[in-house]
Amino acid sequence: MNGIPCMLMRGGTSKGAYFLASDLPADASERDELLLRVMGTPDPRQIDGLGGAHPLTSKVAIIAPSEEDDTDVDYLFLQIGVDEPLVTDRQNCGNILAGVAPFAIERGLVPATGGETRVRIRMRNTGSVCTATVATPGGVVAYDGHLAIDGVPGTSGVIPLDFDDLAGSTTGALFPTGATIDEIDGLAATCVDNGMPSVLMRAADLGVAGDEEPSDLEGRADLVERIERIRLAAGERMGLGDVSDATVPKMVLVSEPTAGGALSTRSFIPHRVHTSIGVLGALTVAAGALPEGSAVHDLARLPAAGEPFAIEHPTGRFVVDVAVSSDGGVWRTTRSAALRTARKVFDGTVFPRPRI
Ligand code: NQM
Repeated sequence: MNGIPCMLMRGGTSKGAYFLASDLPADASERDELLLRVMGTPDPRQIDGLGGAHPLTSKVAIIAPSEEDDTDVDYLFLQIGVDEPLVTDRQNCGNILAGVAPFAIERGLVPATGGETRVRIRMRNTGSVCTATVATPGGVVAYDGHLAIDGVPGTSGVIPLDFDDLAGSTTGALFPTGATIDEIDGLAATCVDNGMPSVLMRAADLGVAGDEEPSDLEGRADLVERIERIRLAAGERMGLGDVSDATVPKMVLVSEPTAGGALSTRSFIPHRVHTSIGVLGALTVAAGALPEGSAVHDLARLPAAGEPFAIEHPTGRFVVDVAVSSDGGVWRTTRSAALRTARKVFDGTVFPRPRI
């Protein structure tokens, strides 16, 4: 079996295999079958591949020169199952997005310009656009730097991510059910999509405090079952259709902040619980909490306009910059931005395991 050029990168608090589209089969089903073997899926340990035995480390980014004039590169994100043979493009990933600009520069798709290089990225999963800025002193990507992000040890170089309009990325509207609050399965919920279709619920309404460890929440069969029931119903109401095989919407339990942030979260993504929170997930939670009347608005200690919005999660806080406005009852996002870091872990050749 011939190997395939591949770069393993940490993007934000996640890790994934990055490929040039030209190094993979053009046919999507052939490509997906190959990627399952690259990652070692299906297997709870992904022992025979690159996957890290958790959804946050079983991710793939495929990068190509952009087909559009106003962007530099196209980024397709694929979530790869761990113990199920699943490859899905029905969600995007803002953490893996953090590695896209460095990868594009390293592979020569985008020339480094002076000390800093701006890369316009079209996210093919949703059509949304992000501008990422990478330090490139002497024309070389600088991964080292001084920014610490919670969920990653140490510090790295900052990569600001500044998004064009994200509202309704997958569903067509910031509040895709047409309301900022709904009742689903007897529970108050806010269905919101500012980059990541999500359902925000009050943790207390589900009988939990909201500060539990991810493994504790995953271990509660009654809770997991109820959340999945709500998710399937919410998926239909959000216009996503049958989401039983999709990794969206994400299900976010919200509680009052305990560490000086705006609110506290535990995110089912959708079956494992995130050890921190996704980038687009965080931008979506903030947009969903801001309007008065949302299911979680009253739990939040909202910052003044223009002040950072800190979202607490299981391993710390994630500060996002989000603003929303309403015009005649129609909500839109006027700003979505966040800071991330990324690191090249290895660059080489991956050898997919043979077909079983
Ligand atoms: O919301 C995991 C992650 C994500 C998503 C998930 C993400 C985002 O890698 O932008 O990054 O929700 O499946 O953190």
